[in-house]
Amino acid sequence: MKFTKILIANRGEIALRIMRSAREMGIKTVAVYSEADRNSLQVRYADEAVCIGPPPSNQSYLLIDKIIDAALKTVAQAIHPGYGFLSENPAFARAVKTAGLTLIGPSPESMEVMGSKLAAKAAARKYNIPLVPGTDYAITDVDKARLVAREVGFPILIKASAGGGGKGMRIVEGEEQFDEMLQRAVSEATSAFGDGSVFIERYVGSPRHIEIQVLGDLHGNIVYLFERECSVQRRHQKVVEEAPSSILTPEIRKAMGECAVQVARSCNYVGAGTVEFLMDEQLNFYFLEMNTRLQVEHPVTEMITGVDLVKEQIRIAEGHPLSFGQDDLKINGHAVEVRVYAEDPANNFLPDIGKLVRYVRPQGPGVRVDDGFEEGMDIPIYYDPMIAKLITWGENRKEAIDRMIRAIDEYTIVGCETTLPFCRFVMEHEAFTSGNFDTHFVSRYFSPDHLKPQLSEKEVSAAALMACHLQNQENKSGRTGVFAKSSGQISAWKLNRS
Ligand code: MV4
Repeated sequence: MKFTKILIANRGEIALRIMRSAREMGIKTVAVYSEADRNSLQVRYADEAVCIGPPPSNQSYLLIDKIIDAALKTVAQAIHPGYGFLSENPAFARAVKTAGLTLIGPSPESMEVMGSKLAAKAAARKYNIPLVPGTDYAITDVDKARLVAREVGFPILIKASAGGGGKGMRIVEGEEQFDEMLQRAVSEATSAFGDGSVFIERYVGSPRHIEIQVLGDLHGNIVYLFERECSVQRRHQKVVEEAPSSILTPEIRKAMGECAVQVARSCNYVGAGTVEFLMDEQLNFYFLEMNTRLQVEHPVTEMITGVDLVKEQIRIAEGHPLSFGQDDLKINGHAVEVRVYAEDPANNFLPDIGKLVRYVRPQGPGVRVDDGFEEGMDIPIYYDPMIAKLITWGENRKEAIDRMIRAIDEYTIVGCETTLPFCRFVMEHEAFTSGNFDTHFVSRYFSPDHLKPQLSEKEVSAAALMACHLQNQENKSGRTGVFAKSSGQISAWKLNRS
């Protein structure tokens, strides 16, 4: 089947990202939007747009019926869910199918298996995928669980099967705490997820988070598109991602890739998916979970493989077999992504939403910006405060990092605080540049006094006024000086300070 029109059930940068690939394929696009996104770029970019409700996502982007109605009304054949919102919701996947539409994504059954950590581990075990030592069943008997914990060896981790993003995890240092911690974990999981199932794993103390991109088609072909290193995160929020990882050997890369393909096979996976692994200091890797969606950080994989993952998702949903095999895929160079959030890194990363008074994107060789904003727009309070993803590519890791620092310095955002100075801190840190870091990077090394001094808004205004004054004087005297640039005085002053 060839799609002629698809609906994008998402907002912001990812909605635009998807529409761009669709347009290149000659496919018409339908945006849905909440009342808060009336003036958004996703609405302007799409061929058609349908308002689906008030700003809160549970009254708009999370409403299955509204989205399906919009697709039927505009005669779209397929729906791309992006990430977040309904992207991993099996009920949505079923409703799409029932309506006679195609979901650009995996089957509801795949989502269901991988949505449960325990079901995912059980499926992976059948394929001999390495798992962190522990249980792959829900704990029901405290005495039996204590014995398992002793066998596994402390410290152990209690995890909620329905948990995610580190929610419902508890480290238990020794046996004397075990009973109480287990009880607390179960009641926390019950109230947070409506599912009290918990299991035990040995606690890996200094892990790296490495994930493998996979693609599967409807004909049983599955390939891996190498890894992304996502260890630099803050409270389970990824901050920096890169591909490839600087610590994998070709042998480990191949072994992990083949494991990831097996995990995908274990749930008959179709579409783009990501298999997450923990890696310990001895470079042993363990399957953690599988994300059944396109991920935020997918661009770094696109940059090193040359594959447009969104186009592949669409072709797969149309029923085409993958147009390449494993041996056709090669790593070319290195890519780094930083997430630019409207958060103040000097103030405990408090959200700092506002109006983008001035917004100038970096440009030049090897720079990609995926965003959904323009100068003058307000950052809505209702959604994730991510302004943009800044991605750089280089022949090697050093060039990618040097470009990232250059791009961060070119990026001018006035109107709210952003995580850009924090990202710069990471790029310059010895532990990051040497590749010697794990998931504790931020808590171990970052404190606000490491940030380069930033100009306050008043200082920026004063600088701009002064620059105007000097330029006027120069114009009168017929000279051209340092401030006579087209990009504007504010950005010139900001650049001079970083
Ligand atoms: C672990 C672990 C150590 N040992 N499992 C956190 C979120 C969830 N996806 C899995 N997580 C972890 N599981 C064992 N057996 C440490 C983490 C973890 C982590 C993992 C990936 C990226 C960042 C993290 C930050 C803290 C803890």
